[in-house]
Amino acid sequence: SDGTRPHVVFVPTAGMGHFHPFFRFIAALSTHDAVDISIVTVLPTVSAAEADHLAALFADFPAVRRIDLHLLPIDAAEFPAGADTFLLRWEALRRSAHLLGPLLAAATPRATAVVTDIVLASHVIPIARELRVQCHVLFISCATMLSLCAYFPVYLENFSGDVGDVDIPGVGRVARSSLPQPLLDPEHLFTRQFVANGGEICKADGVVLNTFDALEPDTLAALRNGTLIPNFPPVFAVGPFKSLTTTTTGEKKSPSPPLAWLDEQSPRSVVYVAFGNRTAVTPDQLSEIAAGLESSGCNFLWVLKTTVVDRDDDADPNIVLGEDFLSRVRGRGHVTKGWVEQEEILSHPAVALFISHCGWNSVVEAAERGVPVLAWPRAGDQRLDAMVVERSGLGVWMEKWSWNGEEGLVSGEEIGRKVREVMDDSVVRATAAKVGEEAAKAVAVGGSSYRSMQEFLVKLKA
Ligand code: BUP
Repeated sequence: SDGTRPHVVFVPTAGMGHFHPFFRFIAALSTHDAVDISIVTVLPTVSAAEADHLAALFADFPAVRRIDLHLLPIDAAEFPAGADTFLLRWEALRRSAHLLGPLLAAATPRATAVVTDIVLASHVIPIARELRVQCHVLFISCATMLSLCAYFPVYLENFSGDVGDVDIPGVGRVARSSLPQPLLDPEHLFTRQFVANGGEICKADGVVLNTFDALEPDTLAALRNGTLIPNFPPVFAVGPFKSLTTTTTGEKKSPSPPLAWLDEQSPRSVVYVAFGNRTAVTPDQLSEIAAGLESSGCNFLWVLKTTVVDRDDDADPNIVLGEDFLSRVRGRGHVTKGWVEQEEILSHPAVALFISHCGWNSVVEAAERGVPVLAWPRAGDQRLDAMVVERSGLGVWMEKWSWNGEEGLVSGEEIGRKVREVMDDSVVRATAAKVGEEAAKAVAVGGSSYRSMQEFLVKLKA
């Protein structure tokens, strides 16, 4: 060590699924008063939720510095119509990444480490190297997805023809149908980014993950012992990240309507249904979900989402689901839209089951609390996350349930039956509770995640 105090510059990208782990890790790191922290803030932000959360973070952690990066415009005409908003944002960021060099070089105090989102890894790692600054990747998904990301370039090199099932050494087989589907097309923008980042991640100084050893034991072992890629960088599994609501200093708000409603329900009686930030559900599938929740006979709290970007969401549940449905389930079903405090919901004693799209943050939030998950993944890394749900005993993965109209809707009857079955399954309840206990052990003093965090801090000072 040259004796300087580490100054860590974080480079998050876009999407709440990316922001959340960054903010939580930043909050955790900022409790160590021997570290200076800056955040590269990309302007303009994509969603209202992102803008709000950024503002709250800077308000809650006044010592955290802000480094603004103004995104260069990209020409939308260059991309297929209807391309994913977030994917385009990542591409725009990648094309503006060279602006980071001068920003990092000018940082005061001198930057000693960068922690980048995986989406920018192939650009940021070389920049950091040139500036002789450590570069770590905060990988926002599970270790299983990290193993795919690191291995996929190797897989492609040794393979010609169509992408098939991928056998990841030490991890296991990922079925073709479980891969992020753009990977089936080598020319897809997502694939090009994924392969570039996966190839470069091996040159990072470390990879930080919001997972814990007991949740993905085999995969973490394969990453760490060289089975997967020889000389892979150190992997710091430091999760579950602590929720921000427990570290912020803001005054206590009165409970939001969903929480107030949960307060009225009996313990372990409610199915919480939420498909994350980016999963808009088609009207037909919405009706089947409604029918399923109704026929399950269970209480439910359902976060309705009909658009991809929150600013566009002005749907009225009365119109979307029909007043008849809402009056039939009045009392036992609560339908809400917009942002909910998911972690507080998952912590509520009334919640017994989480029907989830399996965004990784959601999975870890459920794991931490031992809440069983009925996994209904859709896109991206979500099927790999669902594999973790199933392997770890956190819940049940409905592998046949797709979101893809071509493969047909999942019927209300089937949804209702499955919900009832999992709600009554005492084995799932017990194994999920065990995962929750392991999560608590991991972050307690001396636990695996606690020790990984210590190792990361030592590395920052090296
Ligand atoms: Br929506 C919503 N409240 O209303 P994931 C999300 N969240 O607290 P993503 C809320 O956002 P992808 C809401 O607790 C989690 O921390 C939730 O991240 C929180 O999925 C985060 O679960 C959502 O990783 O999709 O971002 O929706 O899988 O595409 O990253």
